Amino acid sequence: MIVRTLETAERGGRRIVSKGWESTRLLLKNDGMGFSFHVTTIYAGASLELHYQNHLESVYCMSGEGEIADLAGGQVYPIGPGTIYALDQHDKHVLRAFTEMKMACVFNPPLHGKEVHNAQGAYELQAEEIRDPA
Ligand code: 9YT
Repeated sequence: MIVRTLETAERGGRRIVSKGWESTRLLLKNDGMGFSFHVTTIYAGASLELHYQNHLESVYCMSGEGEIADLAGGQVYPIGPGTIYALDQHDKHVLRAFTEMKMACVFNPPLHGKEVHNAQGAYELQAEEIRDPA
C-alpha cells in the first residue's frame, strides 16, 4: 500500500512549477498503478493552450472558476467546483483560470515525474523520474 500526504509530497520534490501552473505529482509511473495522479493549481489569469497527444487526461475541479475551450469544435464549457472534464480524444484545448483553480488530474499513461509541456502543449512519453529518497 502507498500512503502519502500532499504536504510530504510537496516537501519531497514532487512539486513541479511551470508557467501558469504548478502540480504536485502524488502517484507516478514508478508506483505501478497504471495512471498518475496530481493535485494541480492553475494560477489566476492563466490561459493554457494544451494538446496531450501522448496521454489521456481527466481533470476534476475542486475549487476556483474558469473555462475550457475545445479548439476543434469551438465549444466553451464553464469549469467550477464539482466539474470534471476528460480529454478522451486527446482534445486540443485552452484552459482559462478566472481565479486560482485547484484540480485533481489523472494521466494515462502515467507521467514519470518531471514533465513540463513541450511547444505543442504535450508531454513527451519519456521524462526524468521523481523517486522518493531511499
Ligand atoms: C489541467 C492541466 O493539464 N494542467 C497542467 C498541469 C497538469 N495537470 C500536470 O502536469 O499535473
